[in-house]
Amino acid sequence: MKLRCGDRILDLASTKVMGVLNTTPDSFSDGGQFSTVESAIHRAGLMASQGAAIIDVGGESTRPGASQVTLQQELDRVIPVVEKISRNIDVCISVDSSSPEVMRAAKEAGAHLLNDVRALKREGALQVAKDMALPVCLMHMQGKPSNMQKNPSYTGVLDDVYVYLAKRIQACNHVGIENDQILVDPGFGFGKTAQHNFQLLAKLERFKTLGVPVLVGMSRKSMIGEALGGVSVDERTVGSVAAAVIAAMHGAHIVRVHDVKETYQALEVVKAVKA
Ligand code: 9MG
Repeated sequence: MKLRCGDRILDLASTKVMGVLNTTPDSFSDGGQFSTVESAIHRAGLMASQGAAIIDVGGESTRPGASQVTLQQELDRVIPVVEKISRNIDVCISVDSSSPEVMRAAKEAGAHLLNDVRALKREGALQVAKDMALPVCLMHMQGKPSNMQKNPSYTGVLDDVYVYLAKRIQACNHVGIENDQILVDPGFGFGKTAQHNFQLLAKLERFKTLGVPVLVGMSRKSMIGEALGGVSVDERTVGSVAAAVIAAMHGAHIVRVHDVKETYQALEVVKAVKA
């Protein structure tokens, strides 16, 4: 499977690594280490050299209870970083944003892919994504970041998330975004208990029947901490790599991770097994 990302082609025949680059001062897992342009670029270069095919640049923290970001703050954090990566590093750039204005500016700055945790539900987002002609990842979230972990509940998590994503694909198709420019993501940790997350991971293959590539992000999240008896965020690398391997074995096309080198090596082993 190949994904057209602006002027680049991403070969998804084997699972690709998307490296997380948070430019927020309050990210839950890397605590704002990459909030200056120089440190962000250094980090992006390192992740690309370690095997990341995609760098996901985000300027809004979506962890539960994170402070809200203004449009201007998001633009100021994300756009200079996208510009500089695009000029200096040979890698596919994804932009983690729900704001149509950020999507538009990011494309101009050199972004190749849109990653929207709100699945293009913000006003104007569907139309801008269509106009940008970049692939877009539609993620499932129950509630919003400020309340999503307050008692998440589902009739059946697998069916509910599946139907939501199918409807968002339809909404994209309706404005003219074709399936070959869409990815889906069940949204691990976004309005889900650890049990919901592990049910989704166990049945991840089901999402392949939506007919578009599947992206997952479990890296360092609380589901990993819970499975390991409550270990802190910086003790979750091995568990996160295990989750990425399971996802790849169940058909994930892209895994969004913090620990690029370790995940890339593990996925090379998955590739050898599948070959
Ligand atoms: C921005 N972001 C944080 N977690 C994520 C996840 O699991 N998937 C995607 N697509 N984006 C995420």
